[in-house]
Order: sequence, then structure tokens, then C-alpha cells
Amino acid sequence: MDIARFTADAPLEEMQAALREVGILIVEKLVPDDTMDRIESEIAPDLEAKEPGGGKFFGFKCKRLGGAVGRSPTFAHQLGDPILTGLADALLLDNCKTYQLQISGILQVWKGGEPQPLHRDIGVYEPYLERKPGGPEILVSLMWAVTDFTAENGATRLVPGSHLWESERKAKPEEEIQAVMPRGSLAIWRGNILHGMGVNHTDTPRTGLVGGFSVGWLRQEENQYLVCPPEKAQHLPERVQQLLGYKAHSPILGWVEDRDSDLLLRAGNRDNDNDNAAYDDQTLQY
Ligand SMILES: O=C(O)CCC(=O)C(=O)O
Repeated sequence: MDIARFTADAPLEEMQAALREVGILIVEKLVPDDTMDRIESEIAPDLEAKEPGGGKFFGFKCKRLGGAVGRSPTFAHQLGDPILTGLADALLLDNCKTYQLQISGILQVWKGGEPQPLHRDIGVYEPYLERKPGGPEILVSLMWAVTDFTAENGATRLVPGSHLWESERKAKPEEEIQAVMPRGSLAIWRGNILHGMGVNHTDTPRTGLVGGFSVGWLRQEENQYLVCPPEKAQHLPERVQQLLGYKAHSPILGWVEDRDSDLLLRAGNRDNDNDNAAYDDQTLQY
């Protein structure tokens, strides 16, 4: 089984089927180069200030920064991309009314280190949620290539079809496939898929933006209301605000004062009712 690959003009239904069956797909060059340039310049100061080193699991040679949506407004806008949300709809809406951003971060892998242990992103909920191979998903995981992802520079290793495996089954090295993809591409995989960071054997760092969506009735892994508080979130499109969690999961999970929380966010912005103009601004700033 291989990773399914598409260009952004492929029929959404074919991509949705691949995500359900293979469990992993790549949408090549989903984000245009000039948008990637803006994202890179927005995250550059934070990355420069960070030293590599996060331990055995997070990677001794990895610069890791959380809360990417709070650091790069241009990246935050990408969450509402219709191909991305069309794929997340197909996977998660069987199991919830609305889904939300689970986590977002920047992962820059430098030369050296070791392969990250393979893991499933749904593992953060063990032992409280029982894993059912092939069962309804609660998570979908995302990786945008900020630089090209190559076999040599540590492209993510993924195990297609492993969402169907029993938890005890270990992947053989030949069952791992790397998410080799050009800059601007998005790899998307089911939360039940085994995966891990690769090793960078080159002198140039590999940079990825990692993310995930989870069903809206579950506690988010990262606290999005601190990562992207209302002062920042009010400048984002309403769909992105909802995805960050500024919306109650029907009927009342996450409500505030008996109201859906996305309405409250807009009420906070009541005296500054020109927020839509900011969405089209090419020099996006919080
Ligand atoms: O950076 C990658 O390629 C994957 C990282 C990952 O899965 C993680 O840190 O949990």
C-alpha cells in the first residue's frame, strides 16, 4: 500500500476515499509559493530564537514550537482551506457535529538525531478512549511542507493502512513510507495511522507546520484559547475562529452564558465592525 497522491484540482471525492481507505494522502502544492513565503517570514524570528533539542521522543535535533496559529496569521488562514475542510468533513463528521483545531506547531529538523518512535496521534487520549481499529476517527493529522520534504532531509515516515491494525502489531521498516513532497504540499492522515519524524542527513533543515483537527466534543491537546486569544482570533475569518474552538459543539459543549461562543467573540469586536477587511489584507498582522 502506498501513500495516495493528488494535485489540488483532483476530485474531492477521490481524495476523501483515499483518506478513508489508505488513511494517508498528500495534496501536492496546495499552498502557493508566495503564501509559503509569508508564512516563512512570520515564523522565522521565533525559529531563529529557538535551540534544537526536545528529548528522545520530540527529537534532540528538532526545533519545536507550539501554537503556530498564534505565531503566523497567514498560516491560521490556511485552516479554512476548502480542500482541507472537505477532507476533515469526510473523516470526522460521522462522529461529531463540528470539529476543532487540536494542535498546531512548527517542527524544524536539523542534521543528525534518530528516527522518532512510531506512534498514533490518538495516543494522547489513552487509556481513557479505547482504540478500535478501523473504527470512527476522532482525529485527523496534518503536515504542511514549509521546505521540500525529501527522503534525505527527514520527511515524515508513515505506515499506510495501519489504522486497521491491532494495537500490538509493530510496523516492519519496509512498511514505512516517507511523505516526500514539494514545499506548499499538505500531508493528511487519520489519527490512527502510525507515523514518526525522519532523520535529516543533509546540511539544510527540514521545516514543517504540523496540525490536527479533533471532534468538537473532545478536550483539545493544545489550549487554543491561550495560543490564539480573542485579541488575535478576532482578526481571523469566522470559519477559522470556529475551527480554533470559538464555537460550541452542538448543543452546549463550550458555551458561554448560554450562547454559542463564536457569537460572543464577535460581540467583543462589536465596536470595530470592519474585521472582514483585514481578511483580504496581504500584510496580515494580529
Ligand atoms: O515532524 C514529523 O515529521 C512528524 C512529527 C510527529 O509526528 C510528532 O512530533 O509527533
